[in-house]
Amino acid sequence: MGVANFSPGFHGRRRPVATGLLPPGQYPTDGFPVLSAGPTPRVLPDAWEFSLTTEDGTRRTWSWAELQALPHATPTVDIHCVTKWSKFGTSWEGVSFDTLLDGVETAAPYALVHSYGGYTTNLPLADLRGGKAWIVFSFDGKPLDPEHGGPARLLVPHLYFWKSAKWVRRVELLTTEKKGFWERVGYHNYGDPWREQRYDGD
Ligand SMILES: Nc1nc2c(c(=O)[nH]1)N[C@H]1C(S)=C(S)[C@@H](COP(=O)(O)O)O[C@H]1N2
Ligand SMILES: [Mo]
Repeated sequence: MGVANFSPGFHGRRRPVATGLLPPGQYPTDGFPVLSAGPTPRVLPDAWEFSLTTEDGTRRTWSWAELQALPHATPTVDIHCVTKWSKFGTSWEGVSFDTLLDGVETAAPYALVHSYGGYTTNLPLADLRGGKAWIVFSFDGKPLDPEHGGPARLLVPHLYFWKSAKWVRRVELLTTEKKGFWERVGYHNYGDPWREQRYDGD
């Protein structure tokens, strides 16, 4: 497996691998910077809940125990922040978004992701499918640090890392697009690091 796994729209059950390739304008870092637009919400797993709503108002909810009971995935991927750092070979454990969408009937093209604390980010629903996105709760073999989004965050590594909402709480599937926190203030609506889509108009 190789670079082809990262082409927009790869399908199937193959596990994405870390390529160690640097998108344009990025530099590699060994650290793991924390970037949060507000204070770190403290959500205990017992109180944590994730829900998915479709365009007709249908709502599915997973408790922490229900999430843990789903099949786990262990993606190792490269991540790329719009502030220009990239981190190669990050290892996570979580549940594929395909698993959460299994049996969910929707024709909605858009998703708006909501976090505990109020952060939001938007992306096409297609980018949450096809083995490209996960809800993750472990990093590097340990429970995810609250600063990095614990107890659970979204991981969508083929887009700039602002799309990987920390403290994920809800995904809203929409017929009409709604923009998220950074997208509303001039960041690119899609955010493909390989096309350097940092700001609106890039
Ligand atoms: N809830 C929430 N999620 C968020 C953010 C945030 O401020 N709040 N920042 C985003 C940005 S801009 C980046 S680069 C990454 C940073 O994740 P990290 O702090 O684990 O490195 O989280 C993204 N997800
Ligand atoms: Mo970022």
